[in-house]
Amino acid sequence: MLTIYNDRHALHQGRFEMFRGELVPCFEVPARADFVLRELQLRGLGAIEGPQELPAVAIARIHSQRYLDFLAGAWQEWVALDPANANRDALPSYWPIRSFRSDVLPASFSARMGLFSFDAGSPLTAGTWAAARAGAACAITAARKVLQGERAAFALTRPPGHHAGMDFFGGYCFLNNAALAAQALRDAGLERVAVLDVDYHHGNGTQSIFYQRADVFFASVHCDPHTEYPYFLGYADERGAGAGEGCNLNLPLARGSGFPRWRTALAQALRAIADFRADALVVSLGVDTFEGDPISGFGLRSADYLAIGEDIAAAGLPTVFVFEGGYAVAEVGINTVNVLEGFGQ
Ligand code: SP5
Ligand code: ZN
Repeated sequence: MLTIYNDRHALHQGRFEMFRGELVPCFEVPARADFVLRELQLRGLGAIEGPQELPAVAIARIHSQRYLDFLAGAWQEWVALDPANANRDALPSYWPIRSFRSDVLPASFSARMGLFSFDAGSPLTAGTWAAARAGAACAITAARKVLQGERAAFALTRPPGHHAGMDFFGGYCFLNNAALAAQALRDAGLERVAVLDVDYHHGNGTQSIFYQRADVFFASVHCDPHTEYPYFLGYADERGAGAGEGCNLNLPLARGSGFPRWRTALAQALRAIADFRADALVVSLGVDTFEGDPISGFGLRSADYLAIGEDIAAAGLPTVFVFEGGYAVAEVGINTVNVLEGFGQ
């Protein structure tokens, strides 16, 4: 399978994330993508290329201009607050929740950082914007390759994307790579696109981007948000709104679920995608469903990922895979490439 690799991913390298009142070392580290790249090379799974140049407007198809302006200048603003900040990651501390205004754009950088985020676990660093922008280019390039006739392509990039919304970051995500790929497929003339999200966590950003739209179906298998991040979205009764009513399918599973239960949910998601009559598929490929994942609670084993690839291939759709979560660094490569190998050439 053709891989579009973000060779600038390591420019995003967070030091710490907030967890239970402490700053703990980041789980979302450059080694994650390095292991996937090495495994692709070891197995000789196909060509590995860089992304095409993108016009700036491509990212603005999904993200708001004021959010993109914020991201583009955030690091300079952070360092301007205090020169010592050059050696610290930027994390938000203030959020405009219910009863606050979201139409104002405060002059304060700290206030804007909260306006455009939803957790304190996603450090913004000197290279975050460059890495995320190159990653978006990878996702859109992978979509274009599929439009040009590739059966499938894999965007290997980090930071991940599926928690990022139209105008917010969080969950280690800044630009929604899967949504950008889906939009690129639509913009090239495909009428209906499905996004299948198999990351352990609900893809709240992707869901919210497409929630009111009838042209992009979103289906997700994930841990029940009653007990798992992102907590405030991903419940089974979220079925889409307005024109998008019926175009959103959440299949939350209890923490501790193993592959038999997970695979049954995948089959249900794939049936819904077939009923939607999608012209192409984007897969948010997180492998934090693995039994050894340090921040997750499902029980999938490495061999299960081959079966996942086979099940997805049976949908018979042109497919863009986009790398998302997965934090058991040594196994992330094996598990991710198992999905791609199971899918086949
Ligand atoms: C893309 C993706 O998978 N994002 C996940 C973001 C999860 N953020 C919350 C992580 C909470 C970390 N919990 C640490 C538990 C250590 N035992
Ligand atoms: Zn995840």
